[in-house]
Parts: sequence; structure tokens; C-alpha cells
Amino acid sequence: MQGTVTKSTGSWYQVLTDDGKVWMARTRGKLRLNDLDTSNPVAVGDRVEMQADANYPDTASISKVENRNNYLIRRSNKLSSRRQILATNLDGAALIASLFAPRTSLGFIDRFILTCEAYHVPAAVFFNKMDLLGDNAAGFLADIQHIYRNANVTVMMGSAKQPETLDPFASMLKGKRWLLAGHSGVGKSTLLNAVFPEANARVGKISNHHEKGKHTTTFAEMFTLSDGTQIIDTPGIRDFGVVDFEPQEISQYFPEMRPYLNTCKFNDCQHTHEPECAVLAAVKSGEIAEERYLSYLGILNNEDIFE
Ligand SMILES: Nc1nc2c(ncn2[C@@H]2O[C@H](COP(=O)(O)OP(=O)(O)OP(=O)(O)O)[C@@H](O)[C@H]2O)c(=O)[nH]1
Ligand SMILES: [Mg+2]
Ligand SMILES: [Zn+2]
Repeated sequence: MQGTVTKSTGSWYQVLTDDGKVWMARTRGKLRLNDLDTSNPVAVGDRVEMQADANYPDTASISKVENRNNYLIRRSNKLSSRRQILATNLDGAALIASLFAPRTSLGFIDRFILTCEAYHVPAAVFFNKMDLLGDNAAGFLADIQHIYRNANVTVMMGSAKQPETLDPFASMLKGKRWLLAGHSGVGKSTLLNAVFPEANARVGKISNHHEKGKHTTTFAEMFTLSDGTQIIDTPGIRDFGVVDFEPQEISQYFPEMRPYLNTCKFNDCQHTHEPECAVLAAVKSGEIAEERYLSYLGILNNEDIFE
């Protein structure tokens, strides 16, 4: 039988079959896998082939993972080359960000967007907790729209505590399968509940001491709602290590740099110091946002953000 993986704990997977039944499944024997070197061979969103266990009710063994339409992958820490698949077969991935309690850096956002661009996953950034910004919200909105205007990403903002601000975000998700990612405490689960109360995901508090989240969500989990919408809530991540790009390749995944890449003097230009570099010229003239260019340099130099 076939089903969709809706939760992954590392050793057990929750799998939903098309008749609506929920199974606990393990991988057994030799899995026929796409040969990615990852810490998790099966991820939320995967279509799997499995066989019911004769001896235990509602349990099954996964024998095969079907080919994926797409997936999102990251390196989980600087010291290890281990890669983690966040989720697969996505209509889109939304990074939930907040300006404080906790703060999400533009560098972190740009690594996420770059990975979405490279792995063919439509990307969005939702700035949550706008209620905390008060009168500064309008100025912030203008700055962010300017930075991301040509970056091929949907930018939205609002507050999980002000449901009237969530309509555009809700319509983007409705009827689709989206992943919600971001640091712990930015409000991923709170937002999910605000938009789709029937999800009833567990939410946590912000620790007063560090203004950080408390890692309330511990496993990636897909919530299937009565209208067919599927939202994958994920545990907070500290870092977003980008994987396996050649230095030459990175600028290709900055959509606003692409128009300039063929006009640099040197074919192998890395846009750092080279003479007659069209990208550097565009940064100087303001056509490419400086913030985005700084993110580019950080990724080029392999400076992952670990905060
Ligand atoms: N002021 C304000 N607080 C919010 C908002 N959204 C969420 N919070 C609060 O932020 C805290 C963390 O929310 P969660 O939804 O648990 O955060 P999370 O991103 O799911 O965190 P993890 O599961 O740990 O990754 C809770 O105390 C929420 O009430 C918002 O828009 N405004
Ligand atoms: Mg959560
Ligand atoms: Zn150049």
C-alpha cells in the first residue's frame, strides 16, 4: 500500500494512507533510495510504499520512497557535512521571521531563500510579530520591500495576534502544501493555529532571559485540514547551512543578479573585486540591494549563520 509521511521522529514515521488511516511505520531492510547522503532517508511529504506488519496493529514497514517532485535541504551544523531534508513534495516554503524575541537576520533569510531557489521550491517570507513594532512598521515594510523587490520571493507581514492581518498569508496556503520554517519562538505554530484553528498545534513561551524560543515543536509534522490544506510545522532551527554549491553557481540563485552575470568582464567572475564586474556596478548604483550582496558574500565565503 501507499501513503504520505506526515510526521518523522527519526526512528518512527507517521504515515497517512489514502483511506484516511494513520500508520506507525519504520524503515526495514534495504530501502530503495535516491542516493542523497542525508541523516533522514525518509522525510515528511514523502510518498512511500509499505507493507502492514502481521503481528502488530496499525504498524507497517516502509520499503520504498517514491521519486520526489522537490525537497528542501540544509546542512544542520558547521562541523558536520550531514544534510537534513526538511520536507518534500512542497507547493512552497515560508520562512517565518521576527525582528525581535527572537531576531531573524537577513543573512539567515537569504540562505533560506537561496536554497528554495536552487531546489525549485517557491519561497515566501512572513514577518510575524508586527504588533511589537508599533509605529515603526510602515518604515520597516518599505525597507524590506526595497531589499527583496527583485529576489523572486513573496514577502508578507502581520501578526499571529492580529488575525485581521493574516488574510494574504492564509490565501497563499489554502488548498496547498506549504512548509513553515524559522527560528524557535518566531511563532510558526501560533500562526498555523491563527490561520487554521483546527490544527491545534502546541505553542510555547519565549524565555524572558534570552528572548529565544523554547523549542516547543520537536518534530516536523504535517497537519491535514478538512479543506485539504496541508501545512508542515517544523521545529525551530538555529542555522540554515546551505549545501553543495560551487562558488560560480551561487550568484545564479540570486535572481536580481542574473541579468548582470553575462556582462562581467571575466567569465569566472565571482563579483568580489574583479575589474569591470557588472554585479559590483549594480550594487554601487543601487540596482542590487547592498544587504543582498552582503549575504551573497557570506555564502560565497562559507560563513554560515549560527546564532
Ligand atoms: N507579540 C506576539 N507574540 C507572538 C506572535 N506570534 C507568536 N507569538 C508568541 O511567541 C511565542 C512562541 O510561539 P510559538 O508558536 O510556540 O513559536 P514556534 O515558532 O512554533 O517555536 P518552536 O516550536 O519552538 O520552533 C508564544 O509565546 C506566542 O504567543 C505575534 O504575532 N505577536
Ligand atoms: Mg512550534
Ligand atoms: Zn562580476
